[in-house]
Amino acid sequence: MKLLLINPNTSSPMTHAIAQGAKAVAAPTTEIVAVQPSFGPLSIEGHYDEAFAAAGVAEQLRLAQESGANPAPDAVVIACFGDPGLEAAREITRAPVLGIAEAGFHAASMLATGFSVVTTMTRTCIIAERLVQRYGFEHQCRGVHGTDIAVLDLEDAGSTVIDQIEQTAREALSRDRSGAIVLGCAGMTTLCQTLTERLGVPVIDGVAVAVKFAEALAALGLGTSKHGDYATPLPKVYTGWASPFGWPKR
Ligand code: 2AL
Repeated sequence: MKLLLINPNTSSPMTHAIAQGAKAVAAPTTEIVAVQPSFGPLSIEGHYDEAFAAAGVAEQLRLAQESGANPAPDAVVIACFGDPGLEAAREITRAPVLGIAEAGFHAASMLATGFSVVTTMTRTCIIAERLVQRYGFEHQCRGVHGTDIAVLDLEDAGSTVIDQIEQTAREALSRDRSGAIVLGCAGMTTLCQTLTERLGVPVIDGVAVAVKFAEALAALGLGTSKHGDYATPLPKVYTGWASPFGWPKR
């Protein structure tokens, strides 16, 4: 199967790191195609960044579906913890589309009665908290914690970011009475194994679980429903810089 892995930010090193994480867990028969938008923020750390990132996700999914030479993806993973453009993406494909926050919450709630999220900038906590509410995990998510680590600083392998994340996770496990940690950024995928060893509880990398859930759904022949509100968008002209994004007549 072909799995389209969209990094919604425009950092090539991060796209590479996320792709490596996905390939490490994917089945041998899964082809991981990792892409990033042609425009938009280098990292996503707030609502403004997210607005552009969502359009970038739509851009990349449409390109992947419309490029005549390639087969369309069998599954799609959106690898940013705000799940930008997730529902828009579901409207424009029949393949299953998974966001790493949604996948991470589901995995954590199957492994512990309560989990904590450890994320990057404190200002992004509200984004994760609203996703917790929207996806219905208020009873399982016991806290969302910022570390004030900038997303792009996660790329610096020699830094002390892992110690900071470990410390925040330890405090969260104790204060929240949680049994599992969900990593609140796709850029943390490279840290998951070490944090699991250090913390001794399930540490969930949304990228890894989203890839495995996506493989499972696609293998079962399950895709996004076109009945109801994930139906294909209405044919429409888009204007100005967004004109390439208009939906063609069916
Ligand atoms: C993210 C993420 O996963 N990628 C990015 O650029 N920003 N989310 C976050 N909370 O830091």
